[in-house]
Amino acid sequence: MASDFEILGSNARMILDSRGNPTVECEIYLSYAMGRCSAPSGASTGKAEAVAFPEGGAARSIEFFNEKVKRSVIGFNSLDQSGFDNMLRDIDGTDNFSRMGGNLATALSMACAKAVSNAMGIPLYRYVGGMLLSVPRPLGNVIGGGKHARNGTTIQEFMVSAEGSSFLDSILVNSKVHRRIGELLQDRLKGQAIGMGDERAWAVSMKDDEAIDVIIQAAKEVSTETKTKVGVASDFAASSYYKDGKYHYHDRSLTQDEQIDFSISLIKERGFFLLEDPMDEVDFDGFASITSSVGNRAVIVGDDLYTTRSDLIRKGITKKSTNAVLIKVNQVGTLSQAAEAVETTRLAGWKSVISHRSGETTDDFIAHLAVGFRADMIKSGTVGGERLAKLNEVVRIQEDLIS
Ligand code: 2PG
Ligand code: MG
Repeated sequence: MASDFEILGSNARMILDSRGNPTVECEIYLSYAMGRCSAPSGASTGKAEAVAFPEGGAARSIEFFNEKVKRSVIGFNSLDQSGFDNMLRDIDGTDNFSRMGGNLATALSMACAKAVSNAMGIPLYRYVGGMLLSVPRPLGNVIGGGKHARNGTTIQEFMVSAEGSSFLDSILVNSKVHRRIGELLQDRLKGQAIGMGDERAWAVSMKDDEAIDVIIQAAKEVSTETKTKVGVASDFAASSYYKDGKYHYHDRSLTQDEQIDFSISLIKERGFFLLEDPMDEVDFDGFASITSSVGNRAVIVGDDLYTTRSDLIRKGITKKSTNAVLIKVNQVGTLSQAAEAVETTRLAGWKSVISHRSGETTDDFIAHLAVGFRADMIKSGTVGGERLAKLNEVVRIQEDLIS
């Protein structure tokens, strides 16, 4: 007789993400439970991350699933998550999931964990984290551009993070800052159209320096109004505008040294509490210059720098490049590798931030991972259904934990 945790079947289909692009959703079936997961996609992807889809896109991933995966997973013990993930790697046969696609791997890997938690009758966050759980702080994008919006700022994301009395209180304050920025932009741009980027951050044609003034003003006003501390942060996604040795902003170009000075000034002079990817994705030393200059005063996060890979995080630890890591499961393709990345980060005494992608689905697995992994922060926008699917799930989880 099959054990309750033996995999009896699986399924993969194409669905659309928040940008309207095809992505993959998978199911893993056990005797009495099922797990379903869909994978998101990035626009500003790191060079070292898993390939989201093979040549031929999501359709080719589904074909690959039917040809090579569907039969192989039958009979596998779903409790052996890392064994399952290694099996996916072996079936793919490459080191970046370029044959099946990192998104198919992510959806299958997460569906396996969800099936187990459903079979056990416990929430996913508890299966992932056991007794050690914590509620993260929300970090949300409010104004930006880069690869997430045409005509926006050069810098990809300006973000806020409120320190409210509860998670709900914090996301409410973050969304108030988002609204306030919309009003401030309307006043400034006098009738000009105001757009939104992929993550529903405001996107308007303005200099980065102006956007910095706007976010600081909005955060201050909302902080005073709500009597809540609101931190201001940014994801430069600097690789996306680095070319031939310079960082090309819409209105100026900066050398490596100037980019380092600009980053440090945002922290020391403008009060930013967090910077993500301020330098090009291979510039471990440039990152280290910023981190050593700001010390404990700010969180310096590597995203494209590490792409959730433990080997690259270890390199960053040796070089003291950052003091925090962004974690995205589909950058490495499996849950167990993402868990290893979080563990590597924690052992260094660094902070971890569990993140959405710019092209999201309504799947809420990052909410569960943020709590189960005891991440310091969850980065998932401020407004928009697919962003709030995660944030509202953390609200439910917090209620669960204190009841
Ligand atoms: C990032 C992410 C999420 P993308 O750079 O941190 O904001 O963007 O999914 O496009 O890589
Ligand atoms: Mg990033």
